[in-house]
Amino acid sequence: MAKNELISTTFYKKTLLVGVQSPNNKTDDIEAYYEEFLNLAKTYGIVDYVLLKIKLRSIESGHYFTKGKLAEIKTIFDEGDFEEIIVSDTLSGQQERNLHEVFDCPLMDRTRLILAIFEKSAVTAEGKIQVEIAKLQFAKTRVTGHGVHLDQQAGTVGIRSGPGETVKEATIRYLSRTILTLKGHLEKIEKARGAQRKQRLTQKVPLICLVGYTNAGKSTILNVLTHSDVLAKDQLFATLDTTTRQLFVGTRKIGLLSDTVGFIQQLPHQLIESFKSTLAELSYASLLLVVTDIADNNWKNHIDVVLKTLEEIDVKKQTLFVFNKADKITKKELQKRLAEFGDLPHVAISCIKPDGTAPLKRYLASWKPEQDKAKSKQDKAK
Ligand SMILES: Nc1nc2c(ncn2[C@@H]2O[C@H](COP(=O)(O)OP(=O)(O)OP(=O)(O)O)[C@@H](O)[C@H]2O)c(=O)[nH]1
Ligand SMILES: [Mg+2]
Repeated sequence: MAKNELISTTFYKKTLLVGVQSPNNKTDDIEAYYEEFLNLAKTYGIVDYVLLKIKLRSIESGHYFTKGKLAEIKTIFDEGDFEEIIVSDTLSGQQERNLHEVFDCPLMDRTRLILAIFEKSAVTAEGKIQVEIAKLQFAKTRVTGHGVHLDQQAGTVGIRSGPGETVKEATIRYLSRTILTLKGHLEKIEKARGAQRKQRLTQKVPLICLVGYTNAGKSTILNVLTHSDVLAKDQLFATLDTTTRQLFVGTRKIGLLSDTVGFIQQLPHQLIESFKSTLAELSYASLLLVVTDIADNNWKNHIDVVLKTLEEIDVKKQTLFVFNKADKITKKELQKRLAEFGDLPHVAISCIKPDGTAPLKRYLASWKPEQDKAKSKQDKAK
């Protein structure tokens, strides 16, 4: 691969991971944020790396890093013989290009890294198309510069352009057209799901959806509750596709249980947009199980991210907060964290302890969809 390509596709390169504590960073525990960044890089496939932790008091619009910090990083980069750089924060197109000039090596920011992980994790045709759309949407935001005089008139770059069109305009037009074609394919897949959904709605089967931060244990909970074998891994974004299973507690059928794609802080907007069709499933749910890894020091921030993302996709539903991985902290710490959380309906569970999911099962066994509750109130009043 040419040394000056922007993105690397091989993983055995010596990589400088630059974890940044920037003024935008809202996490309570910066070490947990660095750990999450490292997990992202490992999920992508990075094996040979050094993690550099940097505190930035301000962000420089041109190069993102202030002059002094940039010089420090450059020295470390040159002395360590690194071949690529990944920055934990989101960079603007301009900052990315300027840094690329300084380091002259493949360079990724948070958005590119997450897009690349999604691309790796996509299994189904739907997931693959959704990721492709997100990538093309992102590419549209980056169609400037890159050493090509994009504002010059096109004609020699392989993209057929209209008269007087610049390369930039032609590229954007080409990307838009490809996105439109892919959206057409996606619609066909969605139609099939819509038919299944219609059948479910006419049969009045309640849908319960597992949502939450990536790696919180959503798929594990689905597996435990429905005796399934969905991929559950200590890896970020193991699940991209929705899986739905029948949910029984004891012999009673409660409804259907769906697993969904996990969220993360600074999830690229393009991904939220293109996964909207999968996430649309949430708007048909009667109950959301918001799963949180209560042992993670950034658990509060994770809940905020999930609630904000749900708000962004306009999903407001009856919610039970499910605090998972309770086995990973002491009872005392668990009580402290639950007290900090407050009064909203919640259960604390563990998927690895025998009977560790009992509190959730008990809740579900006595749960009734809100419309049924309203109906039984009316019946009682008669
Ligand atoms: N200690 C402990 N580990 C758990 C528990 N539940 C899940 N895990 C582990 O946490 C990791 C992530 O679990 P998943 O079920 O894949 O998490 P997810 O929320 O589906 O993650 P994504 O699909 O990547 O968003 C796996 O290694 C699980 O074995 C638990 O209660 N306790
Ligand atoms: Mg999962």
